[in-house]
Amino acid sequence: MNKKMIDWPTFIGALVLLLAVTVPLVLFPEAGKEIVSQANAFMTGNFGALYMIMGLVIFVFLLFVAFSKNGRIKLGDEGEKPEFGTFSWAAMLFAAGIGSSILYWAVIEWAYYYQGPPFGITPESKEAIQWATAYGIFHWGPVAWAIYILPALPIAYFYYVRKKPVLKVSEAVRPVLGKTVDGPIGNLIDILFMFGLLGGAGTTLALGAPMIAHGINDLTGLDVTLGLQAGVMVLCAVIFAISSYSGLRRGIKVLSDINIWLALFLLAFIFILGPTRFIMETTFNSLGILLDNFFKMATWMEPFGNLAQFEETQFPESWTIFYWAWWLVYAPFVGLFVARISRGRTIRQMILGTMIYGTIGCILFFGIMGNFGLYMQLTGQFDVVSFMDTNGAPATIIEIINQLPLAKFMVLVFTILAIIFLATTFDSSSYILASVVQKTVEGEPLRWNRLFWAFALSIMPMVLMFLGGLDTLQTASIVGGFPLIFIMFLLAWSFIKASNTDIRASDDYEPPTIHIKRWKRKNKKRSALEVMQEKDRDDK
Ligand code: NM2
Repeated sequence: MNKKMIDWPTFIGALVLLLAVTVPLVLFPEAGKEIVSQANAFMTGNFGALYMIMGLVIFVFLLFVAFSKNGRIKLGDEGEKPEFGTFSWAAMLFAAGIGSSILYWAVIEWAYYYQGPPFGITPESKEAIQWATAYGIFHWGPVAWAIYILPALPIAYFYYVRKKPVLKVSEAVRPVLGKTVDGPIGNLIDILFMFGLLGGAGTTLALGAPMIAHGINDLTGLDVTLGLQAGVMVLCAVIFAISSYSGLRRGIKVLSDINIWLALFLLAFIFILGPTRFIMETTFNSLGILLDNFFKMATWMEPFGNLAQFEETQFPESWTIFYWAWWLVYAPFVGLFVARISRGRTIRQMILGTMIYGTIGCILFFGIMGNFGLYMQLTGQFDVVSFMDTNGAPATIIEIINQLPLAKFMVLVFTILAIIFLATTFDSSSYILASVVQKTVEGEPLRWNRLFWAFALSIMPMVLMFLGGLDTLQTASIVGGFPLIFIMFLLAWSFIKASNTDIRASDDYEPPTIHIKRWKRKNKKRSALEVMQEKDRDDK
């Protein structure tokens, strides 16, 4: 009976697609790399604008929904209180959507912008510093969180308003595609989503594993070998296998609680014992730059960059477009998760809460950790840039943490935090992947199914890491995530269609005033006396 619960076309389809991409890469790594990098250049080069437009359109659309009648819809019954308090809700949301990559990029992203700034600015100049502090926040800010929250709209709506639990992305587009979702198109939508998520998580692992390995190297002196990195992956897999075995509530909740407190401790420590005033002023200052230039940043495509007389930086392709694509592949997954924890909130609270709390969380990480590194650089206490040139980013990140008081202890905290962050992302990803390939889920997805996807999530990047093709997998995921742009559009449409239909049908619906007037006038029965009086008036 277990077997009957599985949606085999989706299960096998996702597996086949994954094998179809990874096996040739394993067999022909060089040729495979070449093809994928060409595909990547083609996509980001030709369709980059599409990603940028998507980000901005989703942002504006969600603000519009939040303040419209649809935004006032409650996810649940009247009088129902939110299932989780706001702090827990925000913490779970953050833990699900954000993984170890924030520790990586918050510490080091500024150094890339400092050396390769946008808008034709001179590298390492005063202006470059200003942009370096603001751009990270932009890439982890409101547009990014808007991409995350869009799929949660239809999913949460079906869960708590129409009371039809949605486990699949394909189910969430039923109002638009109708019965078509029961056929291969529905399977294809789910497969594309799963493929995107596997690729997105591969990127997370590709960044996280070497950073954790360098942390372990710093603490124990073990060499950072491929073996150590593979060990890190196995360790994370074991943690999330255990937590996945013990069930969603206990596993994910315990880990995300530890996660949030440890993260707050780390941030508070750096803020108080680090350059407090510099951090405060620089973060505040970068908020101003961000607000002032929001649309400029959200639309900057470097259109003249490829003309011979100008130097092309590839900044939009390497950063903004890459980021939007990366947030995109995670979005349906986060949507499925956020929808589940948002019972009792209104759509508006869910949208604004995610955008505001998500952004604030990221600002804390980037503002505190990033500006600490920048301070080291600018005061000459630690030359981050030249250290990074020779030792690479992961080692530099650990070295920056090493500049703190109680250095070894802080590296330990940082490394543990990175491991938990990685494990929670993997834990919830495998949970969602397993749900998507099941027809029905009673309580929780089947254990073997969850473990299978937990395994698939780590085994593929591991094989590729040994072959040195992990970059290729990341790129493949970005390329593979391309169809999700259209799925996002379907998701938005579905939500609007379903909620508008229900709003219209609901009891308190009042036709627009103009209708009422016409209706009244047309149907008004006048007495003979009234008709005569009117005629009199007209004659006069
Ligand atoms: N995002 C937020 O690795 C991670 O932190 C997971 C990454 C999409 C950039 C999410």
